[in-house]
Amino acid sequence: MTPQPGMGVVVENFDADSTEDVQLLKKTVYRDKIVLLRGQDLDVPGFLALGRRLGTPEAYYEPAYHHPDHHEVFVSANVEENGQRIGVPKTGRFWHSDYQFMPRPFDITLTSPRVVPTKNRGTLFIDMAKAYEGLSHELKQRVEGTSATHTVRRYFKIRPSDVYRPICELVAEVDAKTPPVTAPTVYEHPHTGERVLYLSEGFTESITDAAGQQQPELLRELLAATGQLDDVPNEVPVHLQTFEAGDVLIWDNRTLVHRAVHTDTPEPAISWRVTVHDPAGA
Ligand code: 7UC
Ligand code: FE
Repeated sequence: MTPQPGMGVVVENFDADSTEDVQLLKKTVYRDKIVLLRGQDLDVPGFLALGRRLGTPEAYYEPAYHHPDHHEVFVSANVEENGQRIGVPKTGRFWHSDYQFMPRPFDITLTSPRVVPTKNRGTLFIDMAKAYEGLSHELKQRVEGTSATHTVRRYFKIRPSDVYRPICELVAEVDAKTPPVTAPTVYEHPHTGERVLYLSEGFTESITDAAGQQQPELLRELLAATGQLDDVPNEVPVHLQTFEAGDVLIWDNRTLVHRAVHTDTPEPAISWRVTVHDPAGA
């Protein structure tokens, strides 16, 4: 297990069939937040099986993302296979935590890059427990007792079947299917006990104080202080995680926010994802 500069560890000889390795992996995910398993080269069932060993997989709610043979596997791909579109291109190109807009977010995310472009590759991460710790005393006081409301509305992807539909109808449909969810802005992580600032530029639409007043300036200041606004210089370190095809990248989805880097060239990119609930958690 080799620590990486910035964040996370790299593991060279992980054995997905070893109970000891899997137990150690789970501990390491919560301790180091990011684990890169080198050269696993799993097939779809093998990748899904590894997810099952870390928790209970949940399929993404939009079927367009599903792998055709295994609906729990989410496919991000910018290419067609045999003239057929599989998965969705350019997913997660904004700061977010997976399923932050759902009542029950995922504890752990696993990704398996299959085809990796040569340029503009990787995933960016910010540790929101460290970011909370680093807030000014004043900001910590202002955030106390507030709640944050999250929605997928701004990043819901138009599907081929949505062409010629009015945007208002689509937005109403998104709100009916995935109503905004409200949660404490700072929460205690069930595994690490750390206090985590739980918000993102992509999904958090508002912060409300204990008196029920919306605090748009507080949200903006927190996004700026945690390095999530492109027009404000970063105050916290952003970690760029790179990987090769066949690696498996695993992270603590309740502590980190992430943002995918996508190529603007026509280079192909394909990755699989499995997201799990950890029953040992909350
Ligand atoms: O296509 C995407 O960027 C998917 C995004 C809206 N949701 C990913 C997730 O798990 O929350
Ligand atoms: Fe994501």
